[in-house]
Amino acid sequence: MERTYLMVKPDGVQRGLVGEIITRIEKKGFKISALKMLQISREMAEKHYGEHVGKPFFESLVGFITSGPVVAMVVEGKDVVKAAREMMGATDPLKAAPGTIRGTMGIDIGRNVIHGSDSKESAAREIALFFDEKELCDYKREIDRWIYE
Ligand code: DAT
Ligand code: MG
Repeated sequence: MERTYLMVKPDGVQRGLVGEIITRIEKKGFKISALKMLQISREMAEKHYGEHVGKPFFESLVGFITSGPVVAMVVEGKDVVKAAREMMGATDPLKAAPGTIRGTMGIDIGRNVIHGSDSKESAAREIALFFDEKELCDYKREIDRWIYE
């Protein structure tokens, strides 16, 4: 089954939004394969956001993402990369559709609460950056037959 990398950013942790975000993922039916809290180093942040090196917001982005603990997770399910991006909403929370995580929980683009991989290739790269293979739990859920037909 497809996997994605999702991360509650430091603002989401500080604001106590971890539970609500995980609840949305669980309610949707997606399966959490790995979950941990960590504080990202500058080195990891530069790797994670490598595609944004040189952009005007890069320094503030790295400063922000390393400013406090994040909650990192691997989430599994049908078409989960795209579906999770839709659940998150647009990058700018003021432009994100109402009802999405960013649309419901944020205002500024630099405080947009959650990260999610933008493609299957990014997902594989980001999962490998934040998790060891042995941290991923491969387990069956009885409830899956009530989620998938
Ligand atoms: P996303 O997080 O939706 O994948 P992205 O990969 O384009 O968006 O950018 C990574 C993060 O960088 C984003 O979550 C917030 C920040 N960011 C993006 N564009 C920005 C901008 N124009 N000004 C300030 N911060 C920005
Ligand atoms: Mg991105």
